[in-house]
Amino acid sequence: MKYAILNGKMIARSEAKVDVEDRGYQFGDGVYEVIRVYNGKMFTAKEHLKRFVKSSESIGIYIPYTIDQLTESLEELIEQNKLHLGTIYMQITRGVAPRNHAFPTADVTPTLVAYTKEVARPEDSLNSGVKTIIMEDIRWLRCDIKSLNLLGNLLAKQKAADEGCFEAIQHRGQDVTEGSSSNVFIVKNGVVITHESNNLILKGITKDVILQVCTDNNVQVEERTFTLEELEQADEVFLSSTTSEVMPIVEIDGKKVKEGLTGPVTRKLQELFEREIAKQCGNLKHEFLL
Ligand code: DCS
Repeated sequence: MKYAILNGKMIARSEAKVDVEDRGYQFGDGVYEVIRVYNGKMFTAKEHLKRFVKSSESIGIYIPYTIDQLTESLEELIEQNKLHLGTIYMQITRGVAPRNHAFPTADVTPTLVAYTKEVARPEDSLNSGVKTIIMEDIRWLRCDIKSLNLLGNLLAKQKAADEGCFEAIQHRGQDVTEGSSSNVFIVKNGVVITHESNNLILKGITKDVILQVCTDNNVQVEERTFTLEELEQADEVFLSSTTSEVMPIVEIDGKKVKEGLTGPVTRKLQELFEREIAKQCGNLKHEFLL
């Protein structure tokens, strides 16, 4: 993609460079967001930008723009890059300063960058579902911050990839937390169950859309911790994220979930989720569910 935004300026993507002493590069001292673009329009932009501000402020980085200003410049970026279907990646770091663990005392300008990528919808996986593994959650205790520090997540995702799987479902003791880059849901007797949004997981924007469509359509939901045993005995399991949407999980650690097919509640939620996309971004060309 041709253009990127670096500290408020639209520049050629190839010119978007940061200093080796940027604290994001050295410490992962920053936060990020990934926003989905359908039909050239951002989906749930406000929710993502609000979370961006919240994550950022929770580590004492103050974004020198309002949400409206950020929205406007991201819309400009989509237009310049002629992005139709893809994602916007944005991150802010504490900025450039001589390396020292403690925050710089001098006034340092945070480094804010945004660029786009063309990303297709994962239609095949949305239809037939994905395989997963189970793994101990070794991450820190502030998973609610969308931090650039993703080593725990990366190690989990790589283990899944090594085993030919799409995602690692993480757990702390007996409790299931979330995927390495997704939230995890189970369905039992028609009830949709997912971990409460506390410090142990990221409060997914997709998760919140799903919970809302459940409430609006009389699908019973429970936001609470569930155990590995409940995961094993679930009727249906699925995960959610900005790029994966409502993704059926059909295998866990080599064992099929039910018959290894996408369940009826998951299908229904996929349909309802597509309707939410259509409301904000217009109809999707390929109606893979029909
Ligand atoms: N949990 C974790 C740890 C995540 O990294 C993500 C998204 C989610 C849950 C789901 O959140 P959203 O529904 O808001 O996307 N991870 C982003 C990422 O790193 N790439 O794409 C999505």
